[in-house]
Amino acid sequence: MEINPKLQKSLEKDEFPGYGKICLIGNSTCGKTSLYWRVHTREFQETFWYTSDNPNLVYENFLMSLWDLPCRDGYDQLRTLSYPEAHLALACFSLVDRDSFDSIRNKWIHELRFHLKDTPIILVGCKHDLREEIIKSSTHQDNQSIVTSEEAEEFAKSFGFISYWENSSKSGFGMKNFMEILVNGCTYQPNIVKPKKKCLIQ
Ligand SMILES: Nc1nc2c(ncn2[C@@H]2O[C@H](COP(=O)(O)OP(=O)(O)OP(=O)(O)O)[C@@H](O)[C@H]2O)c(=O)[nH]1
Ligand SMILES: [Mg+2]
Repeated sequence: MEINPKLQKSLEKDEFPGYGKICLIGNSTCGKTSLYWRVHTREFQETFWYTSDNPNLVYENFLMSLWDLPCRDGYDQLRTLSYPEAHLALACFSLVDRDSFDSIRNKWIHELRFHLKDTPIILVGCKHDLREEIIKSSTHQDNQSIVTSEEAEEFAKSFGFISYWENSSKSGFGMKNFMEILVNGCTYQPNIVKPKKKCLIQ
């Protein structure tokens, strides 16, 4: 993953052959802003930021704008103003918080489908390091709050997400191919199956 830091800010999208606007959503504290900072600075920020601004990222010839949307209670109207013209949405949840996973099904997917009807969505499981810690501990069998890779993958397939991706902003797990994942998501073309012509000869 090579990002040219000099090119990261204040770029005009017309200067690039490819451009993608990407919206991050998901329950509060699931890890969106930390992921955003990890991508931009390659470091984990312990500071608790509510949301961040949306500077650009460049990967090869592709310019991306990562929008970390406000997802706390009371920000619903403000958030919806940010959706227009998005090329990709990242629906985030925490791998150690089942409520945040359930909210994807109960809340976020409906909001995304309402505002971004045909936009591709990637399901994103955050805080992989914390799930690893729980799995290593002896009590993990009783832990109902962790979300397994298998169930998240299954969910992503059955709800029409284009892919499922796990990461940790803290350990860096999953970050290696992140830029490719984003570019592929922004340029995603669904396989359009042409309807078969009906044979009229009986
Ligand atoms: N261990 C660990 N902690 C994380 C990780 N990602 C985020 N956190 C912590 O989880 C807390 C919430 O993370 P944020 O990135 O602020 O969550 P958010 O989704 O932006 O939350 P809102 O802005 O309220 O919507 C912070 O204390 C982070 O330090 C991770 O990958 N591993
Ligand atoms: Mg935030």
